[in-house]
Amino acid sequence: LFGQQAKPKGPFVPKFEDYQKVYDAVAKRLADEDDYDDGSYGPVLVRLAWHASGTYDALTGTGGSNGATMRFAPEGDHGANAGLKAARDFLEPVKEQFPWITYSDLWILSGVCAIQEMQGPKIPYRPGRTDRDVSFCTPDGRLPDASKDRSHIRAIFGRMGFDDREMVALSGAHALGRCHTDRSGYDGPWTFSPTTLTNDYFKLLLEEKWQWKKWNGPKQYEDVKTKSLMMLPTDMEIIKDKTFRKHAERYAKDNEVFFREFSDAVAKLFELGVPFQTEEKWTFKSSFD
Ligand code: ZEM
Repeated sequence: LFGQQAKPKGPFVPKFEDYQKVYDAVAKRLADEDDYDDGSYGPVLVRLAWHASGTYDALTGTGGSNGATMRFAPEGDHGANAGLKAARDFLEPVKEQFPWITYSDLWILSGVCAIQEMQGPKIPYRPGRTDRDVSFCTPDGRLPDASKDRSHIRAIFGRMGFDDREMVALSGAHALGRCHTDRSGYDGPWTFSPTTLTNDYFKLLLEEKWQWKKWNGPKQYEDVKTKSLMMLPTDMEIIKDKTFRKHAERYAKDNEVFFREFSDAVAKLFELGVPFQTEEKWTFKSSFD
């Protein structure tokens, strides 16, 4: 009788192997669900992780990826977050399979997974984010406005604690994905390979000729040669500003340098405002390792 009693069971404390299983599940869904956009949910997952993190304000310590407050209407409905429901919905089956992971850790883990699965650099990761209620939603206006200039870029990313070099490195994420007229109003991809992370964004910015696109939509650039690529006004600031341009040139010249500095800047972005309990960071195995 004694032997039949349930063993006292402590709370489930997930370890690296458990998070790697979540990574593997996201990677498998990315491979399976190839009917979306340019053939991958990868770019929109990266945008979800970035918009969860990019609300951070260093002065007040508010915002950032801790909380996953974009689940709630005020923040989810901010103009900048248009279209990110596709990414959140994509992750629901993974959340159901691994109910122990918080949304806030899952969104960032998925951003890491998407970058690695799209052949980008390894992004060190650690868990520790908790989900918080609607009262932690950040005010509208914390994410960058693509119609603005270098002073806006510096104000927005400076508020998060980034310097010029990191701002340019992070911008390289626009090698991925595209703009959608029904989300931001802008249209088109930045590169010819929007589901593979490379330094092509910097190469194209510097090597192609760009002109204003003639259309009824918001002001954006198109490449003169093919008219199939786009740049936002903020993207063009990256080569118009002398200091930004210096870094863009370094990244255009050397993909390894871009990968190293992109990985550092993204890892920092994804941890803004999170009160971690552990120092140790993990590197997930990619599906093709
Ligand atoms: Zn983006 N971004 N971004 N970005 N972004 C879009 C799409 C994507 C800006 C911006 O206004 C826009 C960073 C910085 C900045 C990604 C990652 C990162 C879109 C198009 C706009 C308008 C949205 C749409 O219509 O679907 C501005 C102004 C930025 C700084 C000045 C940083 C930093 C990023 C990550 C580190 C990604 C991956 C996309 C593509 C999303 C998709 O669905 O394909």
